[in-house]
Amino acid sequence: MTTTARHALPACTAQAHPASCARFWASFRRAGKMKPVTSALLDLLRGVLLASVVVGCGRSAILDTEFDPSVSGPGSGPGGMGASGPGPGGAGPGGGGLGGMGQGGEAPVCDMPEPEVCDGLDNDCDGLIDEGDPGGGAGCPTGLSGECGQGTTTCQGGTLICVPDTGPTPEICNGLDDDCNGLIDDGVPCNCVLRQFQNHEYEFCAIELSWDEAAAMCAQRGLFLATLGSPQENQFVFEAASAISSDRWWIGLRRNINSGAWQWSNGMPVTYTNWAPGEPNNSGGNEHCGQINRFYPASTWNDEPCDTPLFFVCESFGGP
Ligand code: 2F8
Ligand code: CA
Repeated sequence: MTTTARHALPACTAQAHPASCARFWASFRRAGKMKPVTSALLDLLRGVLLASVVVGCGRSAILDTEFDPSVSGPGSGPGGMGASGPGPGGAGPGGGGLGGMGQGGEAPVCDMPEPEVCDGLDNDCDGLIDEGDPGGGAGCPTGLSGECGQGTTTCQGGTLICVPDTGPTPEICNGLDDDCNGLIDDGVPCNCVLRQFQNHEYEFCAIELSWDEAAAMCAQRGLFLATLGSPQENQFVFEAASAISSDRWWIGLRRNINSGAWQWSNGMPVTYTNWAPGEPNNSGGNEHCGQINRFYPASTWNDEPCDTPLFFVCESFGGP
């Protein structure tokens, strides 16, 4: 096919016909920017006209990879095709060989450099096509569900496409549509119960995790481990949790190892506490995380080793 094309415009060599080459490039650019263009037409333009004729104008050695060496004849090869070059590069049978880097002596000519854009062309005439991902890197909607919904523009094959930032991953119980099938936490063990209190959402997750793992799972759901800031909130959380299980539940309290002060994981000041009598006692010197229901049916708090696997309560901040 390349032979035919090269015959079609054999005279388009940069050195011999700079003006015609310039006109060709200008018209090609205009054609390339007209949208929509079918992919078949683009393939045709790139695979046939570009690889044959455009390269003949000395614009791109990369496109040369689309040539069929079997029809290029003597002199064809890397940097050596050069029908118009008088040197050993020699003429291929089509007579419209590269005017580029061939030994025939023709240097690449680029008479109308423009900023590189994503169009499958070497706009800036540096011998590279769509280099630097032109137009890429911007946030975009992929049109896919769940975690695959957000993407980033990427220049591929001369077209900007929206590549998902997060590919489908196996569904886990995290309040997200990991596998992008439009369903959240479907088909996996997931035992978080949603409740509301004073404009906040709470998730009571009967899943045994360490305090850190629990905090991470709350964070995945856009939540924090619960902050109990008043007797009313404490009572709500205690009752809602105990209605599910009288086992222990992590809340958002953690001791600052350096200062020894207790802190809520969402950064709110600790203004209310409901420690059980004698607590927090840092039993064994390793109890740095706060939980409820150690002394069920009392609604009081206790400190426990943070790596103890316990149920946990998440809470929303900033409104549901
Ligand atoms: O599991 C640790 C836990 O053990 C006891 O509670 C059952 C301690 N209580 C007392 O010593 C009174 C807790 O402080 C300790 O966290
Ligand atoms: Ca304790």
